[in-house]
Amino acid sequence: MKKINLNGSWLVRRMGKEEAAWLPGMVPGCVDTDLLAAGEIPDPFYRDNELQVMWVGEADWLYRRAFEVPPSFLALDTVLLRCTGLDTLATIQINGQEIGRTDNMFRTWEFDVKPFLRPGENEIAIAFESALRIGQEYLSRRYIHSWSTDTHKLPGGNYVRKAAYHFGWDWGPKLVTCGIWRDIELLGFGARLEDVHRLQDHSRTGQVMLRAQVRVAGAGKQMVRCAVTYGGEVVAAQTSKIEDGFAGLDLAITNPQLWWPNGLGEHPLYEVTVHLVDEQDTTLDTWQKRVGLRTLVLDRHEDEWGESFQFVVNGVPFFAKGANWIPADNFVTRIPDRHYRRLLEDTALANMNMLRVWGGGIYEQDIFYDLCDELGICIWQDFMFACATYPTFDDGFMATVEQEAIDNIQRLRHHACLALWCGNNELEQGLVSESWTPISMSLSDYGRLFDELLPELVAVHDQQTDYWPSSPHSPHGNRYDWNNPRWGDAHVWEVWHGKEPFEYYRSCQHRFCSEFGFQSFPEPHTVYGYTLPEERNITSYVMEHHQRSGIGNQTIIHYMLDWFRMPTSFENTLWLSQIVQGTSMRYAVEHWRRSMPRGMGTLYWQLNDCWPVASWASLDYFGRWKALHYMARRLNAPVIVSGVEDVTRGTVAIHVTSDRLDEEAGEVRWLVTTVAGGRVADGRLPVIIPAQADQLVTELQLQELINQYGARDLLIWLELYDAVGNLCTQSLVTLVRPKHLALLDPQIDVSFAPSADGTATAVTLEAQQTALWVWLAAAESALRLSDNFFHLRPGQPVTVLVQDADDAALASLRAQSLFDTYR
Ligand code: BMA
Repeated sequence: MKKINLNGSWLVRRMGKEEAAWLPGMVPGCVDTDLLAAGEIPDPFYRDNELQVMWVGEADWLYRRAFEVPPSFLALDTVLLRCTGLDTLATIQINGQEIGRTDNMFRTWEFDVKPFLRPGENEIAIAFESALRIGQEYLSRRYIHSWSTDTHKLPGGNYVRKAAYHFGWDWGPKLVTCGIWRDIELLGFGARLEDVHRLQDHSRTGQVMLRAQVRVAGAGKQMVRCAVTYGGEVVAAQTSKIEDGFAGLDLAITNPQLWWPNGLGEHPLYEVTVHLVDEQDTTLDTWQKRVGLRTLVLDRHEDEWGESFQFVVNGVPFFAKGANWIPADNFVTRIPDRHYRRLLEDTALANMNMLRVWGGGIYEQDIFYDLCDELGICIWQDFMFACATYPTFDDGFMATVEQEAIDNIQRLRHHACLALWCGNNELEQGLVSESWTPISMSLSDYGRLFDELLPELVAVHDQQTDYWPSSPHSPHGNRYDWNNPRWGDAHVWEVWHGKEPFEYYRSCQHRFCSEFGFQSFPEPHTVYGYTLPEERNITSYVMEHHQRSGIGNQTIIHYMLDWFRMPTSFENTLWLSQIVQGTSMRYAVEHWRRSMPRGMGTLYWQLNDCWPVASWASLDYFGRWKALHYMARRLNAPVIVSGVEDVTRGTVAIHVTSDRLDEEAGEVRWLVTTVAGGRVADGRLPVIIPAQADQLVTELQLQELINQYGARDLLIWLELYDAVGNLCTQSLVTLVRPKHLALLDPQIDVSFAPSADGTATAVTLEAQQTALWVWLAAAESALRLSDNFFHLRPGQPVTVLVQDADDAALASLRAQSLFDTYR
């Protein structure tokens, strides 16, 4: 296999502007980042610059470059142009002759270009038509409905196979970019590996059989050699002849090291290499992938509550803890690998074991899935359909979607992290909307794609991963029956969109919650990056521009004032919004974890952001941890203690919930104090923490204390200790909204020392009075902390570690707490 890489420097120019100069174009890349680099457009994420940049998506763009082809390359039997990502409506010319057109950002395109090439210098040109204009032209011919085009979304996107969020979302800007977004190269060969599919057979104990099914193009007398290595050692190898273009290899791996999700075990990866070799044993083509040995299925069986919805790894059901993933930038080609690594490492640090790659973004880059394999993050993979009807009545549309699905199933199926294929996001929910008319997408048109084509393709091309038609979806009853608590997965939006109080979550009985969420603002350093000083008020024009969920800022304040006092400053409003968000998610996640094994998963909306904005994310656009991310780490810990207060009865039920595979001994302690810190009651109970279950430990009867002290003066501190007396986890319960607690000035003392291993600074905080939701922040920079947003009891210091902080940042470090938000 010979390759000529066409990535790198290209030229780009707006079509119809022949008088304009050619600008440098980066490949992989997109037109917005090229224009930005050339100084032709301002940063679209700053203030409301998006509005000045939207024209880019209305224009057509031409990319071109020259390249050399040696005569020997043209002597090869086959010469293909391979484009692994063109965004989206492209016409490709080589040396002035059209060689092909594309209509789908998610597909890999290959064109036979041998007849068009010449030895020496050649030129390739790729013209991109405006997907926005073309989508709208289609729409004017036949209207198909897409939710929210009257608010945050541009119409027409559902006609074009392009990332839906480019057209705008309720957390993202409307920037309809285009360009060559993945690798582009020429391939020259006589024979090549067309497809390698490996299946795992775990039916025998002590052994995993890896079956490789290899398809070869242009095969003559070649052979296929396959080797599996682990820790640098070859653990299985086989060579096979090719018959009718196919070779099948069975590789037995003894003493298999199984792959487990984060928190349940290790994530060992075996390297599988397939070589296509000729009679002289010269390698003609190579396929290399890392695989994790595991079974991973969605288990649905009848049970006492209806039908289960749980993931099972290596025969063990596990509670899925995680979030929904959206693309980490509007311009995904500029996301460095290290940013993917950081976001996913932070996912694992928050004790998550699953992400849902949501259907309005992209089938993610390879690096994303490689990292999830390494970190034990299971992936619920949507196909890219979200919140719209699609032209499934059109055979051309169905044909391109079919190939899109095959390309992506073949690309992703070997990943250990892949847990589920899901047809779409929320299309079935849209069935209840008036605007879903049969003209838009009839139920049978819907079924053609999501009940027939996609599950068939998953069955044929993956074979080992389950398929689920839609999220949310109820498998029984009718399509209007989404969010049924007896079966299926649910999107619970009664809190936030429905304005129900956080306590609403505790009434939910769902089997698996694949979406629920609450918004907050990013921290001041992030907000300063997109506002001028005079815009730093959450009702300013620019702050509302960076809020896409309608009355989102009002909704944050609505809940904030239910729970907390009116904050005194802009910065306090930002920080406090994060505490509200974390509190909301605490009600949800604790409840669903307590409900196991009835409920077996929580994926909150949403992990990350694609630009700096007020949103449901727990990691902002820069990867900065919001309060929720610190709290999620505690909420998702393998073992948690939580309290359910009943203010009318004056009780607190104490629960211990564990995801561990083994039971263990521990002790629950509780302490009831006044707000000023005086101890009024305490107690302890030994517990056997059950494996993978919730246990109600005891119910505290507090009515007498309430009569004596008043509910507003009581704090209930819960702690869980392990068998050797180490504090594992803790939780605070209040009997009134925190706004009605008479907190005193906590006077937090902050001291520094180098950490024990010298790699960080240890910051110790000690409060004179009870301090709730204490957070550390530096004046000029965002900090990376081992913990933040925790409670301090008087005389009980807490030490956290700060990474990479310079002296100036440390000197400006301030500890604040709830009291400071209204001081
Ligand atoms: C769900 C998601 C997204 C949306 C989020 C917040 O509906 O699927 O479409 O961004 O809620 O509204």
